[in-house]
Amino acid sequence: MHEILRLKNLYVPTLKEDPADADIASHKLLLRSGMLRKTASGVYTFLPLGFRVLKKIEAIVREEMDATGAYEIMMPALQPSELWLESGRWDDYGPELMRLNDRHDRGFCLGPTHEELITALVRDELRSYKQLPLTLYQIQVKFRDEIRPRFGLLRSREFIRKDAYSFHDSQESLQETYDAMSEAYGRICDRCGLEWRGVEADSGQIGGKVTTEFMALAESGEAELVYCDCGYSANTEAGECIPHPTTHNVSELTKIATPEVHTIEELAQFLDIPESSTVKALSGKDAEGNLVVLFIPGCHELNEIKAARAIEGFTLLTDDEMKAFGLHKGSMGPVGLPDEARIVADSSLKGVPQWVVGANEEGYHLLGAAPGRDFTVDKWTDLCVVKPGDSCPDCHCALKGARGIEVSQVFQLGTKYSESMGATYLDKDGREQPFIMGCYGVGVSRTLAAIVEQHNDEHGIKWPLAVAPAHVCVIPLQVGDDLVQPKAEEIAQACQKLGFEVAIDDRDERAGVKFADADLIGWPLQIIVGKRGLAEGKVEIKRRLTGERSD
Ligand code: 9G3
Repeated sequence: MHEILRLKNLYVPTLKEDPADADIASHKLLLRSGMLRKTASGVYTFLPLGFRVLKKIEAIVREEMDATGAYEIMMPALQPSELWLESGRWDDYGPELMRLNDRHDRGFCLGPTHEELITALVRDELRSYKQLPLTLYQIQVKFRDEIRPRFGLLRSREFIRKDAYSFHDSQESLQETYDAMSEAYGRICDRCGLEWRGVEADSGQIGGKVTTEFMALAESGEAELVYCDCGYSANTEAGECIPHPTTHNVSELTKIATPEVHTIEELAQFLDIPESSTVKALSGKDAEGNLVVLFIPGCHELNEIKAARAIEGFTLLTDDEMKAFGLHKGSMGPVGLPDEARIVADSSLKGVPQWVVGANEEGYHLLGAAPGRDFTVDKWTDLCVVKPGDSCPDCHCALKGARGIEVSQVFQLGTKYSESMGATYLDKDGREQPFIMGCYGVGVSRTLAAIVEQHNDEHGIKWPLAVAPAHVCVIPLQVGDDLVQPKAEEIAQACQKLGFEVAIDDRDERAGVKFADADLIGWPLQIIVGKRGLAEGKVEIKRRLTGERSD
């Protein structure tokens, strides 16, 4: 049975006003409801009520992880630099990795993630294919020295994450665990009361290709996603882009003066055509320093991750480099480029017979530039950032847009860490093979903030029952009263016996203060015990989620 929470002696310093530096609803409400306090920039203390919610989320995560057959361990937050040097990541990351030296001047970091440690853990002692697959997880504090910590728990420098790592002897086995983890992650989101979507994502620097992000939908979220009613969804950083460029038909190649035109917006306005009828040029270089000019529909933005995937070592040119190649920023085009330039264009432009482009001459543009006739495209590929209105890659309907908070992510890592760190097992034929790995993360403190982001109103938090700091708060309106006080106590104990988690607001405060705090804290049920009601044998029950009241 749970102890009754007594507010008088519980540390719940609620605030009437929004703290000045709190930027979004969850940050404000967690501070105002006395659940969270800032210790340093991006570093927070969980107060008793906030910590209870955190532990409930952790319990849900543990249940779902254990149900997949994963086993819990606990690795240290303090990690030796040697392991990061082995994987090559000591040098890949800059100041975001929190580094320190011990008294013997040995290098360490405060762990941002644990791929290195887990790979080192199994490499000497997990030897046989017979022991595979294996999945281990932990719930641990992590560190990342964010440039600009903000949004409270959503972008903090110290955060709590569940991270799991799996080891396999085949791609099929990895896929099986990856699918099981993905399902568990969906259930975790559901049980936490989140409205969420699993989206196609980019694996960034971590390595591997297949990855899904679980996004809690929220306007305040930093991630942009596109989705379709057919079930498709993607992070705009990663999603395939099928834009709809239009053609501005001028059959002859025609040079026109475009004074003062430097941007696509200005060009479209000057010609009185939609931006989708213009073609945007971006100059870059490949790994060998060769000039590459990219062309995309004027209505879209370049996705640099896609460019780097299409062109080995691709980086955009600086203004000085452009000058050195003799290029004119703001009026670049495919006709009359230096001979050595490679032309790479977005696949959607294949369907545009006449391009509106820069003339490679300050103050001039070309109309009717025809690929095949006036210039040659060396490579067609997907280059743009997808946006709402583009076609769904699965069903070709128009995609819709939303914003989200990335609460969790699953990755197929492959052999990046096992190969670089020499983690091998012996297969059926006694041959050494690198482990095939997966890794899976749930942002626990982030999930807490995402729940508040989705469940609040102008009065405060509205906790879903499964993660609320307690289910019921009994509110005696006159604490010293001979009838009210014992009745409130009796009701609290009765609720407790029924299996509810119960709080009692035994503070000597005005009714108005207690009501406001109860709504702010967000107990799902309030039981209000007052002199007047008791005289008629009544108490009032208020449901926070619906605002419904009954006697
Ligand atoms: C670093 C720093 C920042 C980082 C990483 C390493 C992100 C890093 C990716 C992951 C991926 C997965 C295990 C659980 C699931 C997620 N930012 N990532 O590896 F050194 Cl400073 O953390 N890790």
